[in-house]
Amino acid sequence: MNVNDIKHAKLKKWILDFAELTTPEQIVIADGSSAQYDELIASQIADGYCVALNPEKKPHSVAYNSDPSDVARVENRTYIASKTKEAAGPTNNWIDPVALKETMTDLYRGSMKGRTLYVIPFSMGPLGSPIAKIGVELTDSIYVVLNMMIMTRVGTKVLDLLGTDGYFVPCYHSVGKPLAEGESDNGQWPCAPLEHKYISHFPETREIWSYGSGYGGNALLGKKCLALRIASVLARDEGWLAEHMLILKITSPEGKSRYVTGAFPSACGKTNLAMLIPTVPGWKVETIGDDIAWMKFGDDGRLYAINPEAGFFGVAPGTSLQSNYNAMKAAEKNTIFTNCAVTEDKDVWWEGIGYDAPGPVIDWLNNEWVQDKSNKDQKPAANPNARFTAPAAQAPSIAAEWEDPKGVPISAILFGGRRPKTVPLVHMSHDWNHGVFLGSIVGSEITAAALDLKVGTIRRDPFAMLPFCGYHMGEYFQHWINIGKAAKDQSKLPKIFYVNWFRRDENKHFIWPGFGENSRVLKWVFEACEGTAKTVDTPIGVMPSIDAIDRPEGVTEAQMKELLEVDIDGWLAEVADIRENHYPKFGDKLPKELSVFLDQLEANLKAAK
Ligand code: TSX
Ligand code: MN
Repeated sequence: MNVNDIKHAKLKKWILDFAELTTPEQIVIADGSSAQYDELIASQIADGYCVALNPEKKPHSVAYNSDPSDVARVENRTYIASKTKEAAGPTNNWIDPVALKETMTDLYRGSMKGRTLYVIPFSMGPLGSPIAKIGVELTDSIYVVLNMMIMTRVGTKVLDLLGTDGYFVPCYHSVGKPLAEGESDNGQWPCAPLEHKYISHFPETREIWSYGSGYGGNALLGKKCLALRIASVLARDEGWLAEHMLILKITSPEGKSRYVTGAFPSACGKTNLAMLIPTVPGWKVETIGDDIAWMKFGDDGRLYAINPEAGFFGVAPGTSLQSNYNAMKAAEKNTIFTNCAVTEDKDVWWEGIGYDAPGPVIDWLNNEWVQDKSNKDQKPAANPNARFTAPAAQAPSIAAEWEDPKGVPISAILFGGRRPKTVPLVHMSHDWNHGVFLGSIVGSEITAAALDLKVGTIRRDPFAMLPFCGYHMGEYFQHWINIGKAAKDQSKLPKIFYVNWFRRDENKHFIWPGFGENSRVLKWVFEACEGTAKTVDTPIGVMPSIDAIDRPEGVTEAQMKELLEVDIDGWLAEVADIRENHYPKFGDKLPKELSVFLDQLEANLKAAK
């Protein structure tokens, strides 16, 4: 298919205008065919950008190494370019949209010289789902085309759906490394220096302009940029929710199923939870999605969620058959690995894969690396943010209905964070607004000394959306309250829970075994939705009675008591921290309902003391 075959006049003009600016050698449309995927993979291997893995170990899979400077999302180069700074709010980088477009237009001018411009028509969500959205990404990165083909639904079928005048979110992307006459990358990952990188969002015009990075969330624009930052704005304006949440299905021994979403800050094991294998006999957990949930009210008054993605872009280090069997199986074939180590027999390896490196490997910096377990300071072979890009359908845990265009009805929403103290294993909110309060105070302990922040303090990441909300976070809290008010029937709203798998004892040992044992908590959540859970009312919310959750092996009665106790002094310190350091950030945009909950929580705690 040729660009001249595009029947959507506005789309065609938009493509040709960008081509005129960026001056690529040619324009190619990603048609979504496996033949094109294979052709592009073969060219990437031939040109030395990636290596083909051993077909007996990882069939139809490749391993890329990025430039060492281009290994993660760049939050300090990520912008919300709304007309006013106020609209972006205190937690986003704001930049003037007019000035930014001038700067970036200059960067894009000639930026695709010597390269091909790929047109990627993609759907976030099952094609034609009433909750799905269409985007078109223009990019000069074949790596982006290949990853988008796994992570989203790409191709001419999306163009067919767009017809002659359908709506799409326009997404520009260039790696920002034009090639001079006769110049080649020589297999090196192309990108621009940090000071030229821009990951820009224009919430009023719903545009995404990305320049200078080829990596993950900076470049695969359907994911964080469209499905979270731009979608959060659309959701606010259209009355739905675009959230940084996993979606799972839980089925009881009696065969009753419920669907649960969950928002967790990074490094809490969200992907692991989405694919958990329950230890509780007779219970089943299946996966709908591991990162993003779009939720809309159905005609029956319930909230229905879709996973807008089609793949997993998961962190590889720490992923093993023990920690996440289903992710390992999903990434067994048809997978793109980025910044992992490659073994002599062309398999991938990373720290925490569950076994020692089988001999020397080529590390993510392309150097030979021999594991030395006596050297605690040895640099890792895989970058800590190394990834696998794998089709979601390949997870053995994927639920049959994961692509149902109407979505799945949500019974429960989980929030969580890494909290060594204070926050119990699980508690439930009294109602929707109290649940919004819980979402607004989400945070994790700081484990590595980053910049100016102290180890041991709490980094707040409300709703795990701090890096992903396309507008003022205070208004976002208000939007959640508004969604609750908009419900036709309050009893049909999901129940809201706060979970914490990360309590530690005085020797810093984890006291909850986590992973598959979390199914015991999911069972209690399920029962709370049924109205059959054993509960107690506490100053912080509704909690399991001490015998409501069966103790896993190795957890003592005293530890269970600790996990399910309300630490009054700890929570009073929490209240003070929220009052002094967290809520003031949102100024007069903080919904008054939330400060009322904070006051109430404090009063409850003082009354219980
Ligand atoms: O993903 C995790 N989950 C959720 C699983 C469904 N992790 C890994 C976090 C980093 C991404 C966890 N780590 C969990 C957890 O529930 N809990 C812990 C803490 C922990 C780590 C090790 C052990 C117990 C708890 N035990 C042993 O290693 C033997
Ligand atoms: Mn995420």
